[in-house]
Amino acid sequence: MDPENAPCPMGAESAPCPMGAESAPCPMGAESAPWWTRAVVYQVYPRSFQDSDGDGIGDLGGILQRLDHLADLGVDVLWLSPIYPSPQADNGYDISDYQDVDPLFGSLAQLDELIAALHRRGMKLVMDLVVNHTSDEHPWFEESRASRTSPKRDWYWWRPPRRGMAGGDPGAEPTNWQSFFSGPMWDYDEPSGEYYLHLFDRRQPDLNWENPEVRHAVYSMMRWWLDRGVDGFRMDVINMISKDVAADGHLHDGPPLHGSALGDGSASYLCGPRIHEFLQEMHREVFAGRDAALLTVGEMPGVTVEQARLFTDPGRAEVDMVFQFEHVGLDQGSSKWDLRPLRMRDLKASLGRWQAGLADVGWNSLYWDNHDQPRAVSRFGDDSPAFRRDSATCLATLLHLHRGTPYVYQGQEIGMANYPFASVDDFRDIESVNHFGTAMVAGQDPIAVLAAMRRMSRDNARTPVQWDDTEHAGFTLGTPWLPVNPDHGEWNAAAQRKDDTSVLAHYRRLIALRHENPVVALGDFAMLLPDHEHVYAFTRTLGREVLLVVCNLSRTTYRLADLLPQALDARLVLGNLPDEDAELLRPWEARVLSTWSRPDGRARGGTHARDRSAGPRLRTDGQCPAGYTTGTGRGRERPTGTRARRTPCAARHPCS
Ligand code: TEU
Repeated sequence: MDPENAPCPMGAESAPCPMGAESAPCPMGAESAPWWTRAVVYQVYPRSFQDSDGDGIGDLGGILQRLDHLADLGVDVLWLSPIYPSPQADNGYDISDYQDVDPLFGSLAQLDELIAALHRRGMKLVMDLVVNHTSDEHPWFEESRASRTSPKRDWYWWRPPRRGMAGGDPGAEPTNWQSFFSGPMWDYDEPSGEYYLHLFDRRQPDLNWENPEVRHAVYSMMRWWLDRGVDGFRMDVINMISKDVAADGHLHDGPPLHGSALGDGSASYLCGPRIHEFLQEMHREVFAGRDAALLTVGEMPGVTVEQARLFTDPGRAEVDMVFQFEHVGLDQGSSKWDLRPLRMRDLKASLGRWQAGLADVGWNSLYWDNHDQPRAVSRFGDDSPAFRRDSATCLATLLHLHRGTPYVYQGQEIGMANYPFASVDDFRDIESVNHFGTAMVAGQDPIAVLAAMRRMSRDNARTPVQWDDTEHAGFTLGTPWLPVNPDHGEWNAAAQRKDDTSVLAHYRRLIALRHENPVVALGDFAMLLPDHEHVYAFTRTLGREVLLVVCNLSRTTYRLADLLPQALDARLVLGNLPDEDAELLRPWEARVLSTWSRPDGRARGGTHARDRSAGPRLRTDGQCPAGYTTGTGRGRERPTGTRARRTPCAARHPCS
């Protein structure tokens, strides 16, 4: 066999070790790689996805109506933000009953229908697990609050006022910790004369995971959902469940926060002393024996690469992956409202560090958007009319070609952007509303505060999904709980479904590429041009196939020869712009290029050879992997709308 012409990769479905006998041992071998390394997750925020009963709030009936959209996109997993009974103080992240569905969203029967419908389509359902805290209307808390001697008193964190102070007085809180939603993390309960802890809103009291009764009640609830057919959990602020409490129950104050009478208690509740013990116990009690089919992702604000290596090391049986927050904090100063310009080299340094840090152990999750982040196309992209489509597809290409599991947030796949909030009355999000109130008390300039909220408020992510150009974008026949973005006339799914140049079409292609090309799922990551202020470039290597990914995150045009001459010799696998001039990298252009390394690792046929005959092999279904065709020679012609340059693949059977 002439190693020169013995290219190897096979379609994702074959999964035997992609390198023939003569090549290096497999990195997280394709055959041993868990299913979720090739999966793409789609997040639904039920309030804003699709309303089916005209009350202006999305629901399970609406999700069932829109499953074709998800199947058409090609996603593998649906992550459902909370639909449990809740007073909706934090839109469901304040749960009053873990084992039912809020009538606002539908019924348990409808949820069973959704699970069955997803499974019939080969898709999975991941539920949101919110167990750092409950609602203050959960029977557990109501019983705990009832009296100091309540059998459930120790299910939550109760403490007397600070020594020498009277309950309710400013500063009498047991610790000086500032809540994520502004104000103190403690609320005084007059009848019992004690304070209870809430890292978020006062209507979200924290559970005391030091108490084994609490832990086992949670594990039993999780098993109940898995027995019902649920395929895993996204675990809300799960790295906050272990608090650093002294043997005598003392909790320590945190360092004072600038411009606040309160302090930063994060050292006492982020990745606390028993966090690994609790997650390993949870794995034993809930997932053991069924984890191969499941997906677990821990949301972990403040988690570091080193900690994530421990949390996601399969040998430690904790979680499959984590949501880290480093890259979504790079445009912020002392708080999310203290805006700073994003520097590209900081973004590369951060994402590059996570790629390298979890290369040999663990696994990354990949996201720009979710229900807590403003829309990425407005924040990291360019949502001007001229560049919105290109920057949305450029950002998507950059993210989806990294090593890890990509998460698509509802509306991201059609390029939804931030909402033009006019006044503070337009906001609904508890974090934003609380922030405005606190900022006014602190005498801040309302115009400046409103400007920051316009850019960073979570409500930007929560406007209804834009299905079509009708009055309420096809989201509801009633009055939406949050107005639809006025740009929905142009930016909606219906307009993009048949448009092969659309953001939606590009997401379809990205997801297909991950499914069909193991390099995308498992290839080693290597950053290029770390200091370039606009161009983000890297390679993914698996065996001898190398993907070179080049993304221009600016309005400046660059000559590729000046930046990455090797790109000129590579084959275009997928691009977000018309394939017109291979020499130029246009504003917001992204290209996924394929090059083959020779057994000695050097680029094939010297740097300038363009070997047409050595494309990837046919898939077992006889089709070419995404972006390839059995065409011969330099395929410039392509059916209208497709942006992938057609490259021949060799019509031979998998490598011997
Ligand atoms: O978010 C945790 C979290 O870190 C966010 O509060 C984040 O700091 C903030 O939103 C950034 O603006 C999780 C859920 O995703 C969020 O929706 C909930 O509000 C929160 O926990 C409490 O459950």
